[in-house]
Amino acid sequence: MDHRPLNLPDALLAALRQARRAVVLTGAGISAESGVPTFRDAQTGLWASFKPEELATPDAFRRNPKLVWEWYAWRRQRVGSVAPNPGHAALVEIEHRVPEFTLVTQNVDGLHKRAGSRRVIELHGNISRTKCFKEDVLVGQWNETGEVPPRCPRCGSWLRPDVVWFGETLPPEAFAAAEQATADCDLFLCVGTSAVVYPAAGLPFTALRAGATVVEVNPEATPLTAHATHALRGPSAQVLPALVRAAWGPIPSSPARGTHS
Ligand code: BV8
Repeated sequence: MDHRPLNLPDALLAALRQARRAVVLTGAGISAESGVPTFRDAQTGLWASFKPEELATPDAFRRNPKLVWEWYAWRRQRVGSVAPNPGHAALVEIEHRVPEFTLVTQNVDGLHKRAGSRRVIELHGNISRTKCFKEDVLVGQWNETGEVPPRCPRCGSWLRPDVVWFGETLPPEAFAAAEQATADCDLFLCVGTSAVVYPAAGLPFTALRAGATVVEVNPEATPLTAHATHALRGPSAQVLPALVRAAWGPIPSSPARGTHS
């Protein structure tokens, strides 16, 4: 039975089946169907009057550390109450099928690892980790004195989420690993990102320069769409499972996966 509801060209399916080194770049869109609002989505409740890029900066934290800390606490609670979706699961399946696979995410929600993805590069950090604002080192425990944000047990400075804020550089080793994998890849999937935040948004173009097949999955057009080898218009929790089924047949429900083809 033909599982291809979407128009999935044979050339695309062949590129998936023949891929030896794949890189996937994800953005907030892949977590949307899990119930995590994207950066584009209007914020709700307390945060309705704030644009994310206004809160996700060192200046915003210096101006009002309590406000920014509580925004991340709210996001942590949201992320803690949702689960990965079939889009995340399909990427785990692709990781099992392609010999070399690297998942590069802009998301700080940790849902890829919760879905079972193994080779994940978190370019912008992870909100489940905390670090010292002054010393920039991870902090696992601190005294809950009720002060918001809590203080670093070593230097007494504020604590902050271990994420990359606008105007801050990405962790050099993480970005170098993402760039290296992208320069060597033969297949690059770009899923659920508006492709406007740099340097992450430059990666699909590095893949194009490397001669890779570049596939965009997004219900909307982005600055990448016109350059992509294939642009699949639709929500990732539907498109990615359909893509995997069309390329490799029904997804095995149990972990009894096929070995690398
Ligand atoms: C830096 C962590 C050195 C925190 C984030 C070059 C040109 C212009 C500007 C710059 C440049 N270089 C640097 C800059 C400045 C800046 C930047 O890019 N600004 C943008 C706004 C123009 N970059 C930086 O500051 C970076 N640092 O470069 O340092 C430097 C510094 C200063 C000046 C020069 C150099 C740091 C960037 C990282 C910031 N931290 N996150 C946190 O999460 O709180 S960025 C954050 O926003 C996300 O991580 C992500 O990267 C970005 C949001 O983008 P998306 O994830 O794509 O989400 P978005 O909501 O935008 O779009 C969702 C998409 O999903 C949409 O397309 C939608 O259609 C789609 N979608 C919706 N539903 C679905 C779906 N897709 C599939 N399925 C669905 N169901």
